[in-house]
Amino acid sequence: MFELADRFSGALLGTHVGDALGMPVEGYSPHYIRSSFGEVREMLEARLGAGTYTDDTEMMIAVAESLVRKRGFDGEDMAQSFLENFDPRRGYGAGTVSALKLIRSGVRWDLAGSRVFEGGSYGNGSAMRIAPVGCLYHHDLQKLKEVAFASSSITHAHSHGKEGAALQACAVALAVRSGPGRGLDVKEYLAAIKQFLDPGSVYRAKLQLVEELLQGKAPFDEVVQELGHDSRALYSVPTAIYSFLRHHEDFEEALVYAVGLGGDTDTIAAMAGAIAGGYHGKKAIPVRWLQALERGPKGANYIEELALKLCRLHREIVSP
Ligand code: RVK
Ligand code: MG
Ligand code: MG
Repeated sequence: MFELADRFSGALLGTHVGDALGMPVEGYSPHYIRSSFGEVREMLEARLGAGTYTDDTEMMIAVAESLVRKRGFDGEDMAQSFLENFDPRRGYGAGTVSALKLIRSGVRWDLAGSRVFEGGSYGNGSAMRIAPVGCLYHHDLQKLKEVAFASSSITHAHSHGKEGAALQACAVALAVRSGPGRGLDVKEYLAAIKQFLDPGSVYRAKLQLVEELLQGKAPFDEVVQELGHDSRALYSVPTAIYSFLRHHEDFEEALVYAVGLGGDTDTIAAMAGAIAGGYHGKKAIPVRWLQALERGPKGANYIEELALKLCRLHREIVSP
C-alpha cells in the first residue's frame, strides 16, 4: 500500500483499536487496572463483545463519511451524518446527546452546540473523532484549524472543546507528515504544536507540562495529576499526545500506556491511537488487534475504505 494511504488507514484504524482496547476498563484508576488486569495488551470482553467500538469511533466514521461525501467540510451534512450513525448503545456523552437531540428537533447545526451546558461543551467528544480532519488537511494547518473548529462546534462550542479538537487534529497531521522513516524529533514536534496553538490558548501550559514530564519518565500518578485523564478536552488531549510521545517508537506500547493511565481510557487511547497510527501507519498495528476489531457493515474494513477515499480526496485537493 502507498505510504500516505497506509498512514491515513493507521490514523482511522488506530482510533478504533485504541477505543476498543480502552473501553473495557473505562473509568478505572491506574492502580485498579494494574491490580485487576495487569497491563491491558489484549482486547478484553466487553458489553458489545471484545474488540467493539464506542461513540469515539462511531463519530469518527461520521466525520470521515461527511468529508468524503461533500469533498470537504459541510456543517449541515456532518450534523446529519452524526444523527444517521447515532447508536445509543455505543455510549455517548450527555452533552453530545443533547446537541444531537436539538439538531434532530430542527435547531440549526451551527446553533445547537452553544446551547449545551454553559457556553457549550468542553468535553473531549469533538477531539476523539477528529482523525479524518487531521489526515485530510495535514498539508495545510490553517485550513485544518478552521475545519476542526467548525466540526467541533456542531456539538462542542466551548473554546476548550474547539481548541482541543484542533490540537488533536494538529497532532495527527504532524504525525502523518513525520513518519517513522526519519525518526521523530520530539522537541521539534512539540514546537510545531505550540506554534499552531493560538497565543492565549490554555493548552500552551499543558504542552509545557508534556515536555517536562517526558524528560523524567514520570510515574503514572504524576502524569494523571498533571495532565488529567477525564472526559474534558483540556484534561485528556494533552494526555493522549504525551502517551504517543512517550512511546513514539512503538504503536502497541503507546496504546498500552494510554490505557494504563486509567480514567477516560477508550478516548485517550483512541486519540493516542490516531496519532500513533498516523505516524507508523496501519502496517505497525499488531495483527492480533486488527483481527479482533469489528467486522460488521461499518467495521474495520469499512473504516479502511474510508481512509483510502480520504487519501484520494487529499491528493485531489493538493493537486486539482
Ligand atoms: C461516555 C460543565 C462540562 C461542560 C461545561 C463535562 C463518551 C461534563 C466518550 C460532561 C468520551 C463531560 C466522552 C463530557 C465524550 C463539558 N460545563 N461541565 N460547559 N462541558 N463538561 O457531555 O461527547 O463516554 O461532565 O459534552 O464530550 O467515550 O458530561 O460529552 O469519554 O464534560 O463520552 O462532555 O463526551 P459531553 P462528550
Ligand atoms: Mg467512548
Ligand atoms: Mg471515553
